Amino acid sequence: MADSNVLERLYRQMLLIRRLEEEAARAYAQGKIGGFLHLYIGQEAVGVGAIAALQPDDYVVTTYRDHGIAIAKGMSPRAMMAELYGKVTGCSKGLGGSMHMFDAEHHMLGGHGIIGAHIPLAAGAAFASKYRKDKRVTLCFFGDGAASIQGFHEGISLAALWKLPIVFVCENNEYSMGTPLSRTISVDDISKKAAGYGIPGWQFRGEDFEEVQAQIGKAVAQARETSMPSLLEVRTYRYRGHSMSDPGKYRTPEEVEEHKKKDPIAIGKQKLVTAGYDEAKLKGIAESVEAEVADAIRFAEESPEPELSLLEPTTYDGPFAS
Ligand SMILES: Cc1ncc(C[n+]2csc(CCOP(=O)(O)OP(=O)(O)O)c2C)c(N)n1
Ligand SMILES: [Mg+2]
Repeated sequence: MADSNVLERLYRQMLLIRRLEEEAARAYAQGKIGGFLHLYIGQEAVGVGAIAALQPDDYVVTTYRDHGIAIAKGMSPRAMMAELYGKVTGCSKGLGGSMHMFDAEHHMLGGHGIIGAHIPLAAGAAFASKYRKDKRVTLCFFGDGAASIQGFHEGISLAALWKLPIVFVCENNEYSMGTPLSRTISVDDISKKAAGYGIPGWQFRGEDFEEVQAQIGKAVAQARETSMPSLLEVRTYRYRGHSMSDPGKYRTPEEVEEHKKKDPIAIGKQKLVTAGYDEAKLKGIAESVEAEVADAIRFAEESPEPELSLLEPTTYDGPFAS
């Protein structure tokens, strides 16, 4: 087992993600956040464990279910929450919203709304690393729904052909919107598709962040040392609907409750208890998380909206022109 400082840091990260999203859901219901909001609740151990296997300047690219991954990659809760609120202090100046968590400083390359379209972009980032010999690895997350789409094939095919330093991580949460896996894909092990590209691939469960870190770590080492890409499938589950507008009628409450018995946050907490953390120490972690969440909400609420003058530079000069 990892040393207790690492366990605490990663457990705290998962709790922070969970609590930020619960508060984001509340703000959404109050009409303070608009547009889409896809929650990562239930899947936290995947993003946190996977990113713990990276170096800080490695790249991460993901889908619209991106808040947790952005926080794990180092984005500040303030920048994330302000973006959800559409405020100018947000990571994309309040112009992107929930699906566009970008953070150049932390090498977080989004946040993408079109299913599978970011997979070739991630291969492009890995191509740049190989070309520049910078020894960085790219981690590309996507859902089970993306595994049947064009961008999946293009991106993985090129990464395999050119031996790019990239790890493709399919977060299989059993549903694409309201459609179960059995109605969208003809195989029950998505990682087997790796064989079609001549790269390694394997499947594992994603509730235990240490297990995720260890599995992704093997693939990251392969990518960094031998520039061998891989396709990993992490079995996981989302507790909330696809997005805030989804009441989730396509699955039974019993099914959801069954999965909640393997809550990654509870598993993480148990690890700390085993490592000797008492109630007071756990309460201290929870309180510091609450303070950080409250600070992020206050910051987002008090921040100004983007001015109209941002329209021209962000349309014609690129989003980060002044
Ligand atoms: C090309 C494309 N087609 C359809 C959509 C609409 N859409 C948004 S999310 C989604 C389901 C994707 O499911 P999955 O890849 O399993 O990811 P999850 O939401 O489960 O994380 C669909 C079909 C889209 N965004 N892009
Ligand atoms: Mg899915």
